[in-house]
Amino acid sequence: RNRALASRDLGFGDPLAAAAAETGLNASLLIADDRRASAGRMAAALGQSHCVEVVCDPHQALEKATEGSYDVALVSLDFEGFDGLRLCSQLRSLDRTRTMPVVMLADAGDRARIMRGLDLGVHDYLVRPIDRNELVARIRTQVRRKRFAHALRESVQASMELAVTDGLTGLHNRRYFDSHLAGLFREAVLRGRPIALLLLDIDRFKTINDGFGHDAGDEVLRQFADRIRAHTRGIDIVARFGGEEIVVVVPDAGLDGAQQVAERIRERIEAAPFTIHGGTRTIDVTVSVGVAVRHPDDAGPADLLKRADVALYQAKQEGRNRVVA
Ligand code: GH3
Ligand code: MG
Ligand code: MG
Ligand code: MG
Repeated sequence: RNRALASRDLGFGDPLAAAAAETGLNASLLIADDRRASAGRMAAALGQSHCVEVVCDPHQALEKATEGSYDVALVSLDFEGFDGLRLCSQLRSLDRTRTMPVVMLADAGDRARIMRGLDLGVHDYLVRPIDRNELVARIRTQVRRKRFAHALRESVQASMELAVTDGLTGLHNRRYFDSHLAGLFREAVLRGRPIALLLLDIDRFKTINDGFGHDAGDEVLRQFADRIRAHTRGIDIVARFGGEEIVVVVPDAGLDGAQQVAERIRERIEAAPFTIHGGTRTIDVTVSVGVAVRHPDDAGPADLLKRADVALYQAKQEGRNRVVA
């Protein structure tokens, strides 16, 4: 059961299964062919389950293909006075049409050009006279292939996002933080710029868990994260460092700037109570913050982290609900 859950959480499975199982295709197709009778027959056959547009002029076909969003294009290799392979090649290379499958419409004697088309990355071909059932089946395959590739791309993207996101707070997770801090630190050193790190730890969080339950503790953590996110900028990295500790990296900030950010967050946590139990209860929450800024002697980001941790410890020792740099 856990394994099934995990794979769903990673975004695999569901969207892909949906894409694969899709039956009512209703795709949007472009037929570029100046043999009107043949184009008309294809449009009639495909029109039963798809939305079809026919264009006789190859230049207009390219225009339409780049403007619209077709699932598949069927392209004749032989326009009157125009080499259809050129159109295929353009469709394969333009950003707007690169992911759209192209199916060549070729004559039986056109083996060499079919091979060249396939070399260009054209997905499939049909040989005239075109068999209606084969046409319908091959286009269906291309539509499915395209939709599956699209779903796969989206689900890979989603799982990559999940791999660097903390499930409870929606903040970046420790893995993301670790890999990005190193880069930001290196950049600060190279450019001779300051960089600051804030370590924020909720005060007496155990009493919240003990007094109101673990779920209430989770809720407080979520709101804690929301408030920090609201009072930092897009370029700052905000990540869940562990338990009820959140780390904020502030690029380009010196001691004054970093202390200001820390103090602003501390105030915003203290200013209004947190709500738990579906809004029926409120609790006062405070946070202690350790601040560290890059020092020329620092060998790496670990030194920065270490100093922020020491500062945080001191903030706790001195009575909590305060910023120590
Ligand atoms: P201090 O002021 O010294 O920080 O006191 P504290 O009680 O906050 O002490 P500490 O930081 O050591 O305790 C953190 C607690 O946070 C312990 C742990 O059970 C709890 N905790 C860690 N992660 C989670 C979580 O995801 N959800 C909840 N509800 N509690 C968590
Ligand atoms: Mg502690
Ligand atoms: Mg704590
Ligand atoms: Mg802690």
